[in-house]
Amino acid sequence: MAEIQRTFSIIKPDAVAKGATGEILRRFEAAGLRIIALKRVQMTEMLARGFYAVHKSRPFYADLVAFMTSGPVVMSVLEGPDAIAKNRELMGPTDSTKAPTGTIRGDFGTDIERNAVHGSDAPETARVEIAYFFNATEIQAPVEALAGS
Ligand code: FUP
Repeated sequence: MAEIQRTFSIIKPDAVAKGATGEILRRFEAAGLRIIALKRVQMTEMLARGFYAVHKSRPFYADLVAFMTSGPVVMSVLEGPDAIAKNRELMGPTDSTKAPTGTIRGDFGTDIERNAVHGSDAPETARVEIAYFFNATEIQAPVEALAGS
């Protein structure tokens, strides 16, 4: 049985500017991922620097932060069976020029930086990334949790 997981997704400024938000969200749902939280955000430089802090000594860091703050993004929390791997499969490889047609990056990305989407790569990063951008009240909780049972 596949484990029910949560993962964190960002539809990046390039894909939002192209008007691909609806199609990308549709692909998540068609693949069995439920959108349990969703918001459109203009990231500040501070938020983007913090989010990509793991890459801060890499040569592409400054460009990546500039790109991620260049326009609004659409962030979501996706839930479903093997959500982390399922989302990564839908996204395709990091470099859009190597991503097959039919993957989100293959269809909407341009290169390794302008690659349309972000998706968590492991359960621990998913947990940290969700908590970085969403508070508990923004995430749809199961009814049982609200009832305290
Ligand atoms: P991914 O998990 O597929 O998003 O890829 P990484 O964690 O390796 O990279 C995070 C982001 O850094 C990518 F989405 C785009 C950016 N990046 C570059 O801009 N240039 C590079 O050479 C590598 C990554």
